[in-house]
Amino acid sequence: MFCFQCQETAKGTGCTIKGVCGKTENVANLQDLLIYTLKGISVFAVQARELGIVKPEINKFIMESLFTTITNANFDRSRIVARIEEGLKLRDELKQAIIKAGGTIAADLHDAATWTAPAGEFEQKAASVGVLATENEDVRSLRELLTYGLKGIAAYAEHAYTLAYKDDGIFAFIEKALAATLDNTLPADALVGLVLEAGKYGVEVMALLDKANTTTYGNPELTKVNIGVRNNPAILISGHDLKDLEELLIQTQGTGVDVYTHGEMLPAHYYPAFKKYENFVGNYGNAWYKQDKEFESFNGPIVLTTNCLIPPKDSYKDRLYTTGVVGFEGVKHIPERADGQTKDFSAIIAQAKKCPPPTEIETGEIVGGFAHNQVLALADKVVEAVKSGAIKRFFVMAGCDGRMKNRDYYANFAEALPKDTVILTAGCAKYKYNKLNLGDIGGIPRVLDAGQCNDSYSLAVIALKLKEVFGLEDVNQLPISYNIAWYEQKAVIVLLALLYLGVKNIHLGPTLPAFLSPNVAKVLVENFGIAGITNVEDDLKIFLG
Ligand code: SF4
Ligand code: SF3
Repeated sequence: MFCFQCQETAKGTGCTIKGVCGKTENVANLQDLLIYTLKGISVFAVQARELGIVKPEINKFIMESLFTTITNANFDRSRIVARIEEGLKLRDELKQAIIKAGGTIAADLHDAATWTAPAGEFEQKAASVGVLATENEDVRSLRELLTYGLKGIAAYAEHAYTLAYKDDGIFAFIEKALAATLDNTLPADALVGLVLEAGKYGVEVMALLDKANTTTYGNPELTKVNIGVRNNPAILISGHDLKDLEELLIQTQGTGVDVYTHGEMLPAHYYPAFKKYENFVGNYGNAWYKQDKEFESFNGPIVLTTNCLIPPKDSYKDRLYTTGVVGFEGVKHIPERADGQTKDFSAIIAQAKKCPPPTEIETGEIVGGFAHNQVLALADKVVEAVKSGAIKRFFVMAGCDGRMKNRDYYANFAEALPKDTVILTAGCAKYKYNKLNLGDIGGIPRVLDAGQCNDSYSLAVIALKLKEVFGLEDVNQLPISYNIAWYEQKAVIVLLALLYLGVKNIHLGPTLPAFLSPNVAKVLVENFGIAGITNVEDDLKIFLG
């Protein structure tokens, strides 16, 4: 195996024996083969589109499969194998549709578009199609950067899709870009172009998801979220899927079972639509990597709707459920919605009733809900505070949290920031500083949480609005600095989206991606001023100039 798609990759270079995330060698290889299969399907999808053939089942399959391979989503070998089998089938159906429409199948198609094998030979095939199959390190770097951006796009597209929002332009781009990663004649410049174009679609997909979420559940609003517990049996829901949460809340009404959020589900509390559920108690715990302790002390069943799942401990494995693209061998899975129906959470609810209430690990509350609508509602106050000098600078500290010790930097950085600065956050990165009680500036909290990682879109909307209000030419003239923490591939698309919007001088940590070759990193440094982090003291000097 060779995987270097996340920030915690072994030795900062690549996982080669087993993933630091717990992904086994055969699952890693099979995920590579699934991506390879998607690239082959995409070759035909691009040709089919030229003939006016667009197959919704192909779009959906590619989207879900990309999401399946995101870090900490699916560790279940059999699910990946089944996807590859389905992919080969869909690829051939698409090829037949092209022939039927009068298209000619090229004689020199890439192996990705022609290979086939029984499931028993997948692992053997997988060994030759991974990341290292691209020998030139710069081309490899660009292809992987693009692919990881596409995984992020696919994840957000899937959430929007679940709420019946889709955009065919996004699917067409995913297919075009996947097919391009097979093209050995494509110059590096063209690949760089596709990486930047991915940023454009990153903005579009986050805007689409924002529309899906806010139209369905209302605009997030200033909310205090309880972090303590009540004395009822309860279910913990994690991941990013709001539709799963909604259906769980509906199905738990009147059962005596409470519902708590974990990790990236925390921002669900900010949406008006979920406030009517009296059993929606609060948020339990912190970011994903603490689940091994927090799932244990929660005592009740836990449902993972998306990443991040870590390999479960025996102490709670029988209380754990996956759904959607998430999977882990030996963990119960809630099947997809049958047409027009809801998911069936009855098994989880029945198990919850037999479990003791959660053990309290914290008390108090945290404040959030500062997505674009809420912040713009406070715009006058914010603009006034900037004009009067009460707020000197904003720090966008969006992205991910993670298990490595060097992420303490972000807690220390947040604490060391001068009192006249405000943190704008989104994603699970917030857990490093959302309980620090950093105070407020004239009633404006010093940590403004917009929501999940995809709600980084809100931070961009806010920045663009401030640019307009202050009559500036360029978003980089605003008193906003970017100190972003990344872990998985959704953070990659958030970064590419910010670059597309013209944001310069983003600091990215705790380490730069292993998949950036020195030359590709140089392109990002020279064109966008991307930099890493050093230590709090020196970085503060740079940021505060
Ligand atoms: Fe390693 Fe990250 Fe890949 Fe897991 S996802 S195998 S930790 S690089
Ligand atoms: Fe977190 Fe996995 Fe990235 Fe959505 S839940 S931000 S790491």
